[in-house]
Amino acid sequence: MLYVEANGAKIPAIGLGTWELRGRTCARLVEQALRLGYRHIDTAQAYENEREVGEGLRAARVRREDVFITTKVWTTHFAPNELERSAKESLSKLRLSEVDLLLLHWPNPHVPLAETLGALAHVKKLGMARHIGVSNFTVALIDEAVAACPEPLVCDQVEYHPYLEQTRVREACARHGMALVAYSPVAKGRIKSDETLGRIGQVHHKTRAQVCLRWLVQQNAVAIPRTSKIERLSENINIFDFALSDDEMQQIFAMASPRGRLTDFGFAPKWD
Ligand code: 1BO
Repeated sequence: MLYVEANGAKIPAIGLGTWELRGRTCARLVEQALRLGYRHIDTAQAYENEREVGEGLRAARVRREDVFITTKVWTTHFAPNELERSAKESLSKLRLSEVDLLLLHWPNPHVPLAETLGALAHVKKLGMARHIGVSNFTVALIDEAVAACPEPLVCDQVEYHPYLEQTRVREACARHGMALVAYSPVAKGRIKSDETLGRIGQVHHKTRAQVCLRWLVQQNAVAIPRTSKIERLSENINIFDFALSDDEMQQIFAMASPRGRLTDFGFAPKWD
């Protein structure tokens, strides 16, 4: 496993995303992923599966210190007291004493960012999270957050795949020593008949998804592919035995467009 180092955190470059995984399926996938060698699981309060992520973690019988667990606080819990209460609730559902990374799930313009970040840093100081970070933050919000936060932020988790232009966010993360964590890294399956990825994959005897994930880790990003299929778990982690050439990397970068976004909501910020 490759790790991405960011402001003191050491994040496994491939993790299992659990957005939209629920109940037994979620617990089973988490357990199986850990048995296959995954060491990073990403959940969120809003995914309503923290309990099952905790179950999968215990069933896999891996040492707690060997696994990197991320969860996220939903935007309605950004008022300082509320944030601490909400983090405690997440820990109690996961049945953990601390998470490795606690993120603000989306920006919330209705609560002053500095107050929320102060509360997030406090939760870290209390030992409930080893590291803290943000998700779905634009460049302007990353800059504002870094300036206002009393503790280092280790990542911005955003949608990122070959069809979505994210150069500015990537550069902002690099400038602040933060990792870019990519959700929907295989564009929710839209890559399945992509010619460029298919051609590059044939050269390396790899699938389109593997080429996509390799392209991400080779730019020092972390990727958290979600799958509900056990057989895909091995495919998604089997990307550390080949390398893309500079030319192949550039061919994939050339596929990006600012219109490639797949996840958007009315409450989302004005994207870069
Ligand atoms: C609402 C969930 C978006 C990805 O975490």
